[in-house]
Amino acid sequence: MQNIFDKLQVKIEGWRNELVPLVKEHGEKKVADVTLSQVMGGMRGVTSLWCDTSNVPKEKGLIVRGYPINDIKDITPVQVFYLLLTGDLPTQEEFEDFAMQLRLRKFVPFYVWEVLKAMPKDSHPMTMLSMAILSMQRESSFAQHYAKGVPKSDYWKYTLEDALNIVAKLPAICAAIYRLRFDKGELIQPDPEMHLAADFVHMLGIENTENPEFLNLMKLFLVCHSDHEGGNVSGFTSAVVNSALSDLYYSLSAGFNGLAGPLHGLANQESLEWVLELMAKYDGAPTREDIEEYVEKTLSNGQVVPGYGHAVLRVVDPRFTAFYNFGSEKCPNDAVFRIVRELFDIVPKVLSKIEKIQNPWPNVDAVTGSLLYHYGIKEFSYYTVIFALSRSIGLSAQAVMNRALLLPITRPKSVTTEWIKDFVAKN
Ligand code: HAX
Repeated sequence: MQNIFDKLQVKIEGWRNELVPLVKEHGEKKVADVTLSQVMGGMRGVTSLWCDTSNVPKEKGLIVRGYPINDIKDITPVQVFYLLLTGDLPTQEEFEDFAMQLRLRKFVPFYVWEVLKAMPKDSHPMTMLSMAILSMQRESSFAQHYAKGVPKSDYWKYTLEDALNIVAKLPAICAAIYRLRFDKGELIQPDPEMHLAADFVHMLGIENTENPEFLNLMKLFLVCHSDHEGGNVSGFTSAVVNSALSDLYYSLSAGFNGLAGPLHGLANQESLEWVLELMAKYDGAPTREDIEEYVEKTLSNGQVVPGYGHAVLRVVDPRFTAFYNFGSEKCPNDAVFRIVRELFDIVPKVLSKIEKIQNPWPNVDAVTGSLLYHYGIKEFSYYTVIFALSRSIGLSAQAVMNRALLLPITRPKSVTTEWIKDFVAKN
């Protein structure tokens, strides 16, 4: 049996042999035309990035290393990490070795707790997470080996070291953020024997610790949010920073600062807040007409309906479906989840009537908050931290791949208004 380093050594050689000659031979072929609207429109739809860990076809949604997300939703976060890194689901032996690598690395340097405890009491949990990761940058294997002058072809090994170290430590850090930020008492130490999701649930220390359904929700959450190809804000940001050979501590922290935005990872927090406001407004039991009125009011106020729409998808997000089915099975009568179900029936009909909206369907953030709430995590501002814990897996795997395939620094070209005026005059 090969450990993860040996396995990737072989895999990477194969990937390099496959991709490098292809690009060398066909490098001048055109893959996209870029319009002025795309230049000014966040590069939406411009094919200009490579990412093999996952892809998101607009009519299908998330596909992880060739597996549609709903085909692998019941694997564990450790398995999905292995899959994202290598392209293979681990054999039992590979799983055990890989899980052990993570278990051995799970203890967090003491100074991280000092940093977190020194932060203002009202810091956003995502700010705390970003700071905690940055504070550990001094541990970076990549930065230390780069300083010694290791060959470029080996950069991936030290990026992988960093990836394993960070992903292994994040459950304890994320759980500590929950306990510190929301006054939940003493921090709970990691259990050396537990795998990632179970240990995270254990360290959160909420009432549901013993509830197997809550653990299953967490596993589903950590698997479904783990990756979403290369162009989303957190993925792209993290990869751009990493392309400057800033190590994974710098680049993950940067990616998470993007995840913290309301149009990206904060949407699950905003979506639940919006649903609870709706319920409060109509004494807990809004009628269908009340819900329609509330959606219309949100739109006429110039706000977005959180949890609906997507920059890439043009169908219901299959991750939404996974959580929707989970809720329909486990807590169909939960008051908040029932509203989420009604909204799924109503909102797409309303949004479809607005021409500019490209996708009226729900994304994953339309439902996850209601389930976390049902199982007792009532602190909305914490939700994006759980998203980040999951996304650390995909962003780390992407960084290992990018260093393995020797990608250069990312540097697109910008243009000025003068350039645009000149371009328009000539065309
Ligand atoms: N409610 C109201 N208006 C919406 C909308 C929604 N849910 N979705 C899109 N629109 C509007 C846009 O704001 C945009 O309006 P302007 O031209 O006036 O700015 C217009 O419709 C066209 O948007 P689009 O092309 O359909 O979508 P974008 O690629 O511009 O934006 C977003 C995609 C996800 C940012 C958008 O749909 C949105 O703001 N949704 C609500 C927030 C949300 O759920 N975000 C989470 C997305 C998933 C994710 O990344 N999770 O981490």
